[in-house]
Amino acid sequence: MTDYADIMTTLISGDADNVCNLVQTELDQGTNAGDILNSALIKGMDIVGEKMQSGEMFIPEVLMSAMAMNKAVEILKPLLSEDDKASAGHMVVGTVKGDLHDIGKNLVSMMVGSSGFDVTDLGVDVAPEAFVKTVQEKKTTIVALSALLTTTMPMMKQTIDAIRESGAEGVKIIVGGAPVTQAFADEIGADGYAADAGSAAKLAKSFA
Ligand code: B12
Repeated sequence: MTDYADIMTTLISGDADNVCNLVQTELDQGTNAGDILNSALIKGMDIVGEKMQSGEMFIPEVLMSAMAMNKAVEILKPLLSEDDKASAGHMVVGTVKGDLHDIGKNLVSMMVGSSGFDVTDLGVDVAPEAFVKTVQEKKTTIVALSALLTTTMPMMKQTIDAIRESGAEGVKIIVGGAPVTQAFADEIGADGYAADAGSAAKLAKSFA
C-alpha cells in the first residue's frame, strides 16, 4: 500500500501537470482510481485546507491546488466506480441577492467540491427563491450562503427563512464572507459559520 506522498506534495504545490503525470503513472501500475481519489487527492486537499486555515498557504496557492485537483479528477472520472462516485452529499452555494462578490464563494465551492461533495454553484446575486428551487430539485444536504457587503447580510436571513418556510428537511445552512461572524450566524438561525474555505470544507464534512 502506497502513501501517495508524491501526489499529495505535488498537489499541495499546485503543479497540475505533475499531479496528472503521477496519477497516470499510478493508474498504469494498476492502482485503483477510487483509492487515488480518496487516499491521495482528497487527503491532499484536506491538508491544503488546514494550511489555508493556519495561514501557511495564501489564496493564489490554494487556487492552484484546487485547479490541479480538478484536472486530476478529470482523468479519474471515467474510471471511478459508482461507489467511488457516491458523494458526501449535495451542496448548493451562491452569493446572496444584491451582492456580486464571488472570489471567496468560488473558493468555498472548490474546496467543498474537492472534499467529496457534489456542488451546484448558482453564482452571484442569487434570490432566495433560486436557492429554494435548487434545494427542492436536488437532494441538497447543505446550503452555503456568501455575502461580502454589510448591506446584503440581511438577505442571508431572508434566504434562510425562505428555505425553512419551504419545508425543506435535513438541510444544513452555512454562512460566510468577510463581514459575517459566528454571532451573526447564530442570530439569523444558520447551522454553521466558517471563516475561510478550508474551514468551510471541514464544516460541511462535519454535517455529512
Ligand atoms: C474584489 C472586491 C470587489 C470586486 C468583486 C469582484 C468579484 N468577482 O468578486 C468588485 C470590484 C466587483 C467589487 C464591487 C463592490 N464592492 Co467590493 N470588494 C472587493 C474586495 C477588495 C475583495 C473581496 C475578496 O474577493 N476577498 C478575497 C476572498 C477570498 O475573501 P472572502 O470573500 O472574504 O472569502 C473568504 C471567507 O470570507 C470565506 N467565505 C466567503 N464566502 C463564504 C461562504 C460560506 C458559506 C463560508 C462558510 C465561508 C465563506 O471563505 C473565503 C475564502 O477563504 C473587498 C475588500 C476586502 N478586503 O474584503 C471589497 C469590499 C467587500 N467591497 C466593498 C464595496 C463597498 C463594494 C461596492 C459597493 C463598491 C461600489 N461602491 O460600487 C461594490 C458592490 C457590488 C455588489 N453589488 O456586490 C466593501 C464592503 C463594505 C461593507 N462593509 O459592506 C469592501 C469591504 C471594500 C471596503 N473596504 O470598502 N468589490
